[in-house]
This record gives sequence, structure tokens and C-alpha cells, in this order.
Amino acid sequence: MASGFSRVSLSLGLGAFLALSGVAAAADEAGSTGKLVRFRFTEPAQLDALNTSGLYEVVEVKGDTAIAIKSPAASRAVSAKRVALAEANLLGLETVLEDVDDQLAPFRAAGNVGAYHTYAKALAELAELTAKYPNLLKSESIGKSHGGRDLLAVRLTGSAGLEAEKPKVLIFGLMHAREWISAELPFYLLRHLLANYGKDPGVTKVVDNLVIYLLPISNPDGLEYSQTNYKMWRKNRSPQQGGIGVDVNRNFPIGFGMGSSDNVGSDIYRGPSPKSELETRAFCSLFEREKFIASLSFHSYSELILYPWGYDRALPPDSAELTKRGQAMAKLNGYTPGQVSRILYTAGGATDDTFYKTYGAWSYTFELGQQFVPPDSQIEPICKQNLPAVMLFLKTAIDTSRPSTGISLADRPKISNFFSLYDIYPLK
Ligand code: 0X9
Ligand code: ZN
Repeated sequence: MASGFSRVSLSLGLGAFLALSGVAAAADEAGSTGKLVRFRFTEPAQLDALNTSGLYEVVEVKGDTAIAIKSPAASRAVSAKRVALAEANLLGLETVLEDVDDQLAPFRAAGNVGAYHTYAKALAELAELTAKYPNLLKSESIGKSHGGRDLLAVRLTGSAGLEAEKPKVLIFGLMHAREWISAELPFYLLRHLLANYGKDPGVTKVVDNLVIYLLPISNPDGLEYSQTNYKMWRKNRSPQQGGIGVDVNRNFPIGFGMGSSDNVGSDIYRGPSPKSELETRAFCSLFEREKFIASLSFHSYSELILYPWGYDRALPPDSAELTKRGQAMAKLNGYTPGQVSRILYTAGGATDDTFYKTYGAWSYTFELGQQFVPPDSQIEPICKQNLPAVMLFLKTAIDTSRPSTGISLADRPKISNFFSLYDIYPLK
């Protein structure tokens, strides 16, 4: 059995089950949500067939078994040819478990957001911090969402050294609306760096030697919708032909089309073309301007550290190096490191592949925790657990050359030697 097939891979998981937009729409319009079904595969390609069929939304994959929702709305939107193809590929593998109406019901109501950041609270906090630390922190809107909300980033760097010579990194969260915990880590990190600058030598070094861009909320329209209308919403909220919302993490150019859906009712709808979304364009423009050496995105959930490729099971050019760095970070948070397509699923159009391949940045994705929205009491422990790994990500960015992909190194300054990842965490 192929290695990528035998591991637990969730994270789209429960979300697809609960939030599947096609399912939700069908429930609202026709009072019927569809069936929860189980597939038992005999070969990995069947999982890809299931993922891309447009007939099902995958809830969870464990070993050779997948749980999925068969949505009447999604089925209606798919061409007869594709239905026939998917059914041929998946023939005889499906067992119906139950109707899903009852299980979706609790998630329709708007919830109390508890200790989590709303978009408004995030703006207020960033404004407060930039006012408090004017020498370290500047805020900048890197673009707007369809709903007119700023994609608000902060830029953090210390007073030492020439700014033009410092490598830049990007850390961002909440690209998927329901993954609330993923916006908390950027805030936790920011507060940690600000509070300890000038006190803790490790923090001071990192802040002085890097320009750190933090974008806690990459999909503000989606977050707002998730917090006020439908908690398990995943996509952005841009109007599309026949529906609403694009999965921004399927809308980037590299691998566009792989492991995503062309059905607007799907939670993993990729959009009509690469970079069709304002959020995608804002990220790409920022990368073109800032030429980040490394990027780290937070998602939830599954306790994974992921790196390219996501769109292809082949090894990327810097596979060994990507793996070493991923493993070193994973030692610090206890997560499972691996190449996306091998330990999770094949999915292209995501930030990490494009940032790595097109822009030559070391790109990592953390799948935080074990739930999209862990209880309030878990926010701090999850952030704390991940902080050392994130600090290592930052330290490693200070004195590193670019991966073999992407833009040339000509404009990449060389800085005095600092931490070497391998000195700190040698790999056996
Ligand atoms: O599928 C995703 O977009 C991410 N998982 S999630 O459950 N949070 O949706 C993982 C993205 C990993 N990277 C690539 N697929 N390239
Ligand atoms: Zn996500």
C-alpha cells in the first residue's frame, strides 16, 4: 500500500461533513441533506476519484476507509459524463451509513465566538499594538476582500541593522473561514515577540534580523460569515456563477485544478481561474513586492506540519531540505511532518506550492490542533505548544539561501551567521 494512503488524513474532514455548502444549500432549499457514506478502497487512486468526483464531499480518511457525504445538490450540478465516470471508479465501494440532517442541524445556528477573534476585534487589537509599539510595528492593508474588508497585515522589525538587508518572512492564518484557531497563533506570536523584544535574546535576534509580516486573517468575509451565519463555512464569500464562495486555498496558480472541484456548491470549489480571487491576488502581489524567503500558514486541524508538493506526489527539488526543516519543527510541537500529497491528500492551487515554486520561499503549513474551533480553554495551550516550532521557523529564515525554485538570489542579502537549524536540532 502506498505510504500516503495508510496515514490518517483529516482536516478537510469534519468540515466537509458539517459545512459542505452543497449539503447546506440542499438542506435549506429542499429539507434534505443527503447521505453519509463509507468507502473502502483497494487502491489510492480511488480516493482521488472520490475527492474530485463532485458527487461526494470527503469527511475523513483513515487507512483505507473514507467517510463522505453524498449530496443531492452536488450530484445535480455535475455532468452526466462525470457522474458516470465517478460511479465507475467508485463502483461497489460505498456503504450508506445514515442520513445527515440531524447532525448538521446544530451547526446552522450562529454561535457565540467566546475568546476567539472576530474581524473587528482583530482590527482593534492590531491598531492598539501598532500604537503601543510604533518603532517596531507598522500596519498595512495588503488588499481588500470582495466584501470590502481590509486584509490587514502588520510588519514587524527591530531597530538594529539595515532594513533593506533583512530577509522577509510571511506568517498568516485564517484562510479557511471555520478554522478559527488558525488566527489565534499569529496574535499569540505577535504579542510574544513584542513583549519580549529587548529582553529575550532569541526574540530580539529574530526581530532584529528579519522583517516579519503577519496576516492573522486572510479571509475576513469568510470568518464573518462563519461567526454569524454558518459556523462551518470554509470558503470566501465572493459571488460566483451559480453560488457563493471560492476555496482560496485552491485558487493559487501552481497545481490549480488538482484535488479541487469545479462545482461552485463544493467546499473545495477552486474558482473559475487561477487568481480569480482578490485574496489570492493580494498574496501574490505582496510576494512579488517583498520576495519572502519563507512562509508559514496556519490551518486546522490534524496536528500536521506540511510542505510541498501538495499538487503532486512527486518529490519537490528540495525535498530533503524541506523534510529536515519540517522534522526539526515537528520535534518541537509533536506534530507529524510530511509532504502534503503523501501524508494528507493531493490538492493543488494552495498557497504553499505557489509560494515555494513561483516565488522561491520555504513554505510550510501547520494544521493546528484537533478541531476547527477548539474550546476557549485550548487556545492558549495550542499556541504555547506551537510557539517553539514557529520560533525555529523564524530563526531558520535568518541565514538561509533560497530553495532551488523560484526567483533568483541576486537580491537576497547575506547576513551574519546566526542559528543553524542543524546545530540546534541535528537529525539522526
Ligand atoms: O486542504 C487544504 O487546503 C489544507 N487543509 S485544510 O483541512 N485546513 O483545508 C492543507 C493545504 C496543504 N497544502 C496543499 N494542499 N498544497
Ligand atoms: Zn484550512
